[in-house]
Amino acid sequence: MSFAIALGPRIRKSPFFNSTVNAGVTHFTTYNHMYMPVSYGDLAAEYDRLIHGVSMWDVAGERQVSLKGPDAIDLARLLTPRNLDGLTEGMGRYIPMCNSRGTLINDPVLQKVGDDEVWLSIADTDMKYWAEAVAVAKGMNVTVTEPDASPLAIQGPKAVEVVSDLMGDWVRELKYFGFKHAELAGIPLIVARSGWSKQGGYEFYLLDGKKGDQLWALVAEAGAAYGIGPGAPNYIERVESGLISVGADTDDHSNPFEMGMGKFMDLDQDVDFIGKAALKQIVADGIKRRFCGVIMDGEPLTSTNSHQWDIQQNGQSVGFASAAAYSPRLDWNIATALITVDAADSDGGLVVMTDTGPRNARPTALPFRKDN
Ligand code: THG
Repeated sequence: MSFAIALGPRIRKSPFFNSTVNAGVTHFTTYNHMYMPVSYGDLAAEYDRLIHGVSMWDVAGERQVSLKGPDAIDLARLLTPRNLDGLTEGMGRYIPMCNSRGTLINDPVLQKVGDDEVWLSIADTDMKYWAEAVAVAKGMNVTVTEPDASPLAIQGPKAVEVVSDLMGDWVRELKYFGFKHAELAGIPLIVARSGWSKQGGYEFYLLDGKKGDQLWALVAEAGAAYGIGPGAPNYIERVESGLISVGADTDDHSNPFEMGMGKFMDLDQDVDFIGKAALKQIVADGIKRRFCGVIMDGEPLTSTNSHQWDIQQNGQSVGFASAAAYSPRLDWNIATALITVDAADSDGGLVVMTDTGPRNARPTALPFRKDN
């Protein structure tokens, strides 16, 4: 197989693009129509830095959708089954979003950035159009835009040292998903305690897209004392931790209850959010599949899966594995999977149809590692 993806202006460059090229990026994916680094050529070193040190990631592809105006919060309430009561400025909340069939279509982090403004930090589906369409159809007084805001994640057990050296000790007091507006050498930022790993850390939302290379350099310089290096949302760690990637782990029928997001659903609140009736029906019928882990036999996997792998039991398809990796810490081949409840509750006898042939497997609960 030898081919390349054609480049063009439809796929956007992150404000950190030049810096990531200079840092030696070797592989990009696209996310919200933007190049997003996935590797710098040494996955083992990138994993090690995230688990034991500190790593910096261009995740500008996690675009923001701003809802601004008198009806901003009411629009947000229509977009998610999560209860948004008690949200104050400076707080964030994880808000799974569904369509009218109760299918999970995105799972942003919501931030209340002002009196009449919230931002949704979205996964890889076009939520700006969805949110605006709902606002227009309901005649709401709210403007939906994509602001100039680009997250740079600083993740790993030493992230707190790097970020407090740069910003001050106040960052240690931030609660999970809490954030503050700040400035670093004249660069406007939001500093949030968040990030798509279970190793702890922060996200700097760059609020001036012309200053990406300047911000990258400042973080790299402050992190040098702690051995910082470039990285990306880490495939192995995210499988170990059971973090969900909408689109990779889900299909056109996945609902939040089978994805383990029941604790974020409030179906009894007095809001007619999108998908309410369908989700109530799903609860009444009981879930048919469950997002879980599988442990596979055989030699350590040497590459990740380029598509969802079919999983069989007694010769029947019972679902799919969505993200597979060899975990150095567990010394297991592991994968996230969406399979029938019966298969997820069984003691084994699963067969994962990998790219390099079938492998015997057994189900287990997520996360694979409870102590991070
Ligand atoms: N940061 C920002 N934007 C994002 C992501 C991010 N947009 C895309 C994607 N990630 C959105 N999806 C997630 C999924 C999981 C989490 C955050 C964003 C997450 N989950 C924790 C967990 O599952 O344990 C905590 C959830 C909770 O308890 O509320 O952190 O990473 N800016």
